[in-house]
Amino acid sequence: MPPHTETTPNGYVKRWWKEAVVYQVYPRSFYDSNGDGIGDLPGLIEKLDHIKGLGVDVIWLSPHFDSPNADNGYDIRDYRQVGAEFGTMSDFDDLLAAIKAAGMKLIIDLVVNHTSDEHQWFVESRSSRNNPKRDYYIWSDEKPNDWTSIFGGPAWTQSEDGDWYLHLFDPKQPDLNWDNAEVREGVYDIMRFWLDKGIDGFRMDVIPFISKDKTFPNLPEDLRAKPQYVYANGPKVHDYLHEMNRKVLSQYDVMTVGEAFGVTLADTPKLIDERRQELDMIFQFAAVEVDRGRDGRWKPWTLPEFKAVFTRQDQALDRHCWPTFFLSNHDNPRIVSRFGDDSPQWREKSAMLLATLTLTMKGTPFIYQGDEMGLTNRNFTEITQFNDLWTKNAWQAEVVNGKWSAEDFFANQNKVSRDHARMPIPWTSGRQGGFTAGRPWFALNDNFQDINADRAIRDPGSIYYYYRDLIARRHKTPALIYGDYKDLAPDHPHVFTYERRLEDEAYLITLNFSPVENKVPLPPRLTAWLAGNYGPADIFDSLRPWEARIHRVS
Ligand code: TEU
Ligand code: CA
Repeated sequence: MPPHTETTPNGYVKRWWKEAVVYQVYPRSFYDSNGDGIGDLPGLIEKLDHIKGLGVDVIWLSPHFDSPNADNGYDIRDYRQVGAEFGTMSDFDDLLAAIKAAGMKLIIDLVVNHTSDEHQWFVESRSSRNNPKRDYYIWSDEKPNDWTSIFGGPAWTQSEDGDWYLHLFDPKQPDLNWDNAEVREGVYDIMRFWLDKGIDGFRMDVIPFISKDKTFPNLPEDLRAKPQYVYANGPKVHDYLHEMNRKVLSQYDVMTVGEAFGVTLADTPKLIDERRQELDMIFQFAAVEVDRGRDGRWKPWTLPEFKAVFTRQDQALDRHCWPTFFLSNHDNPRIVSRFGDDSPQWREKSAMLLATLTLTMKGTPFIYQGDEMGLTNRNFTEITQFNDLWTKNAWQAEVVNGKWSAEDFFANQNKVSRDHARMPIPWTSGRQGGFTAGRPWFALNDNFQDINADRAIRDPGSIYYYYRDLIARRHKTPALIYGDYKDLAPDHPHVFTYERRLEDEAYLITLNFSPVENKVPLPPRLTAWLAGNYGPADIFDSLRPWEARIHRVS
């Protein structure tokens, strides 16, 4: 790759992926083209105009590989095969071509901390202690320590021959042994297979977990409820990522974004400082953990603690590091229900406010499918309504075992469940929201008749067009991409107001996180109102409920 030398006035090296807006597709729930109830790649091709219409640059496709779907595709059986329910390799090639023809790029999900237990490598590995692939996974003749799976229960499972294998997630997701050079080369070959097709990079699933401390100490007491902070700190993670970069990534003009579950802000630069040549970007979890207490249980959050995350992040990252901005994905509840107000009165305004935040913050923005129409959480009342194995495990561990009442369980899951984001996309107000001509693999939210793509597209004042306009504004405004960030009222309990400045070009973004009017002292040198979810305002310091505004600062 040619060296990248063009820099911004404030010292960032310019790269296409810093200027991009990314849209995540969870293919199972996007659009079903053949009536089997499961979203698929031809369905995504059919609906590409919906994504292109937003003006996004990159699509991140959640796993589309062959998988027994213990964890909806995050357990891969064959990395070189498209999941039969999603289509064929030729559908994938058509999708990639259609995305390129639409002027966009495609990144795919690289899930290589673990495979499925049905992957050929594991089938061989578990078949006998002497199998040449035994060492592809992490085996021990006795249970080495007290590590727990992120999804609950022990992280070690005993196989038929009596030995134990490590799985930091489900028992059907055994962890690969990255200390084995053949494993690493095997992963690099998989990466080249897809890169050579012309994809534009990877989102890397729990990538900081790949290196294990083989002395296997027990979990320290203070991290028992958050073992990810142990798992993300293996001794060789940086060696392996640097090797991956040198041998594979640096040979292509692609972007990488690692899911940095368990990585502190202080440790973030070690993964993304461009001089280290590991990853381009990571997803840092501090913002989405603001409403999680002990054991990941929901707790109320406050705006000052939420805002503080971004100042801390900005201070932790210098010019050699580039952040991401995301509030949602397939593992998180719906943003409007979580950070906004999903009541009929304020759903649209607050969804637009969150769009304003996402598209004016520093860091490459990631939008999750459906956020552009303000999709909401649903109200789950029965365990049978859930799909996520994590929730099902928790039901066993907490309710069936008598630790929590069912009522507490549902109250919590209705706040934190990953299933909120995984319901099929409502395209129309018709049967099954137009998602499928058959029976959907997972029920749609009951509000699909009111909230669906068709309605959003017909209404020129919809959330969808608000996203489109802001994406266009970000693209043409270098200060909104590369500009310095400053929170102007960190302690204000309801208003988030910050400046983005690139030399003498500056913007003030003001967001009223509240269903009532708020006043905020704004700097006197404000000039034109540029954009917002209400239209121009003449009283500068009075904000209407859930109002979002962008002003130019002179
Ligand atoms: O997620 C890692 C992970 O553990 C998250 O689910 C995290 O716990 C959650 O966001 C906290 O709210 C990745 C994938 O994104 C997830 O879908 C998979 O289930 C998991 O890895 C295993 O592959
Ligand atoms: Ca289908």
